[in-house]
Amino acid sequence: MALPAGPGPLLLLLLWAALDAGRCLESGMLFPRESPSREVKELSGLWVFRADKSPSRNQGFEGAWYKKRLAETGPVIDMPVPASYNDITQDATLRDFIGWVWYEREVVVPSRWVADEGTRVVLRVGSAHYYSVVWVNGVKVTEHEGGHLPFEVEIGTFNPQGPGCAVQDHHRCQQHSESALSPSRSNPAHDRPHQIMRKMSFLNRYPDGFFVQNIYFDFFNYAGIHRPVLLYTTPKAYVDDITVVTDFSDNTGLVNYKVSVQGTSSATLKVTLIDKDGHCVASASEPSGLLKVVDVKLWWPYLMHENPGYLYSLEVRQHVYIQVRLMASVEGSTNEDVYTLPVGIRTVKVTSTQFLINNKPFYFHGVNKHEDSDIRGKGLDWPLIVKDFNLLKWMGANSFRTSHYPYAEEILQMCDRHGIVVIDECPGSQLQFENASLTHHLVVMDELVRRDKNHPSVVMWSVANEPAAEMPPAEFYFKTLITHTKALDPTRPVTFITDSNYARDKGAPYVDVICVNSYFSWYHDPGHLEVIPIQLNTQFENWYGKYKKPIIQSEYGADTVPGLHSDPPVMFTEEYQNAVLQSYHSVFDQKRKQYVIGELIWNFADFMTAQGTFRVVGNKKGVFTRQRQPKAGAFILKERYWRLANETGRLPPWFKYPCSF
Ligand code: GCB
Repeated sequence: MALPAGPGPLLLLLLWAALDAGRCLESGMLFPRESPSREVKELSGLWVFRADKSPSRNQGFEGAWYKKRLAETGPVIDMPVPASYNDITQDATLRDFIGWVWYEREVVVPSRWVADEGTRVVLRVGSAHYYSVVWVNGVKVTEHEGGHLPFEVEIGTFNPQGPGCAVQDHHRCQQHSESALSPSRSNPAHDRPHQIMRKMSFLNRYPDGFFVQNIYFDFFNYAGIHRPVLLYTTPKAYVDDITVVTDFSDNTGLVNYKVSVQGTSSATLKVTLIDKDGHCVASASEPSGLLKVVDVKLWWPYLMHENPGYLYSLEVRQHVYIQVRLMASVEGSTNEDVYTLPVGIRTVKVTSTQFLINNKPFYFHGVNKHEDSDIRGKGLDWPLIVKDFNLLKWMGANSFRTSHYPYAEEILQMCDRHGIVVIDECPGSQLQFENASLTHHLVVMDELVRRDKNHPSVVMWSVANEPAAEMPPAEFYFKTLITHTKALDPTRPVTFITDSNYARDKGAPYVDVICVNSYFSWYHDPGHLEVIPIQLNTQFENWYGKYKKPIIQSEYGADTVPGLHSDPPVMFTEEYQNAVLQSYHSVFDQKRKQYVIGELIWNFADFMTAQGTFRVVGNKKGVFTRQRQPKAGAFILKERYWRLANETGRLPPWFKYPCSF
């Protein structure tokens, strides 16, 4: 539906034009929330599960497993959702499984959802890794490629049998190569699990049918239904999407909004901005416009203000008057949809030496993370999420980067509320460059921006991590990708993450901020702590000298086995990790007075990787263990981050000392 342009300022109209022009996706992806007009039914819990371990991995399709109950096709097991399936059993072949796995869940649908013709029922999957096909009552309803991002489908019309409808979610965790016996098939698209290498059994080296998956990224390729699966309802005429862009002038907050509606061409709207005390501070009735907030309370990052993460609520009420013909008479009823979006009012700007939030310099002192933990793998887990936020606040971290893929929306909502600033990364670590890869990469950026555009905590997009950006196609690839991202969202800066190889700079001319990963005295000159000052200094001077853009040290660190000690320090001991951190910090302290705008430790916590000679049960560069216990490095960072926060001079006195969380 084409919405009339609102009375907003020129910048806003350009943004929406750009949004419309740049956007390939047809519908919105608002986070499902309950409201007077919407119900949500979460399908977390135990699902029925079966891995297709047939040699072709295709038995499930050939035998049409989706047409019957999964238990009737063969042996099934319980599988928790959300969770990765890999670490749930004692079966190593399931842990390392490549192929299709099938999930099934029987759902009792409230009869009013079925009886009421004015209700839409939507099935939403928060994330299923890697490729999903979904059937409802044996009817295929959707497919989606890629983990880490949600997809949804309206299923009302696929529900002819009413209550008791069976939802089968069958998802393929990894791409299965059809080019059997060919080891040369390369990654056809961005974030597709890379090569499948079928190894021949000649010379008695491999058993029959043996194949492996070659991945180039450094984290375990967990698979399964990683985030909640929901059924939710909306009226047939519904609020499909909302876009907000915020600004302020003196004491007045400015909220440019655009609402898009589906299912009617005659809706009337009521848009209300409500403060934390429940007072209406601005309202409008157009599908797009500008709300002005007197005495605005801005959204501030954690440790930059005594009241960080202030959120207003934007309530959108949409009414449609529906006429129903009943025999001889005509009756009318009102269809109302209500959706409430949390809104933080803040600005983000980048100069050649600074990152500004609300026009004040912001220094990123934070971490890189992974969605990773014992047993559940990448499955969303509230106790873990809350523990991690308590640890972030304990150590005085004001930010993190979603290395190396978008994290759950539930995590971003926590960031909005606690004022933790986010660099939001698209899946795409260690990219190779091919046309198919670029096409898919653009779609994934569309999906990412569509999902996360309204989070005040998200201050920058990261389009890739450590691409092989010295290769000839890289310049065209990055120019296209970054230009596309800026058209999708002209309000946020864009970065790509490079490593310390200066030749890999083909994306640098197009980004706003340069992010550099380096591991001096670890991968380079291992054991030689004395190289860090000169090499780090040279790194910064080279990048800034050439591009005159602010720089974030987006990764640095050292693997550390907790409890291993040595003085003088040797690699893998807690003392060595401390020494690496302190050596990097002294260079940061010189350069942050010039153009270095942040430092993000690699990594917040130890995490699982594929097995290899470089990894001892995973990557151990965490300052916390995988079970979230601090190594000595966590205390070094805590001292430093609180000191950096206190230097801003914007904290109230009671913030001067680390609080307990
Ligand atoms: C990197 C990668 C990250 C790895 C890390 C390491 O540069 O971006 O994914 O885990 O180095 O520890 O090797």
